[in-house]
Amino acid sequence: MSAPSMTLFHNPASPYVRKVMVLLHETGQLDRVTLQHSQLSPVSPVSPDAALNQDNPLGKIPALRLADGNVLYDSRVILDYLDQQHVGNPLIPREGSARWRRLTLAALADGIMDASVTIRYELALRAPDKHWDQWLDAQRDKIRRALAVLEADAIAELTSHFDIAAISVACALGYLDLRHPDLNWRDAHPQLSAWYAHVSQRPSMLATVPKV
Ligand SMILES: N[C@@H](CCC(=O)N[C@@H](CS)C(=O)NCC(=O)O)C(=O)O
Repeated sequence: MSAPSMTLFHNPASPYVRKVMVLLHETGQLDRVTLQHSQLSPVSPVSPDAALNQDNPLGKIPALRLADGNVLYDSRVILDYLDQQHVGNPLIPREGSARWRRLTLAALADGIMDASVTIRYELALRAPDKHWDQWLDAQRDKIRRALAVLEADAIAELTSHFDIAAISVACALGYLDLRHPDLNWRDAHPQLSAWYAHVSQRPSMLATVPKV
């Protein structure tokens, strides 16, 4: 086994980091990466991490420092890079309509993460008397609409391959369970729930269950 050549800024609660970790597992590249944990746990917009800021001026994880010192961010760029670094079947289709469809499903899942993480910041970091309920509800509506589309239109596609789309949706659902169990997302989405129960048993998912 060769020494790790890349450094991943990591936190075990981040759904964006989890996507990268799942892809590393699925493509057999785990031993290429050293994990660098933030001094601050978790990293947040109001607790910047100086070391991270030097590598990613946006102060967000994941960021991936390559052997040559170049740094990649955000998670979509990192996933694309890592998917071009292994010899197995690509997890991001290289071309054609499948590429745009799978990347769009992945973007939908990222949007669920974005809304979920921003709700989390509002609730965990702002004083309760400053919470903006209308804005929180609008974020929850984004999540609900996205889940409804996945349930109605995407189950067969998610089931067909555990690729960029499926990894992203699975990590988004895992984050809902971690931070927003009150949304009870399974109630209105039985097919998505069954699919998620199945893919949650993959070694890559079991090894990356979020921790706080
Ligand atoms: N679009 C980015 C989002 C990354 C992101 O927001 N990560 C969170 C942790 S879950 C973060 O670093 N937050 C710190 C901040 O927003 O300053 C990606 O896909 O990598």
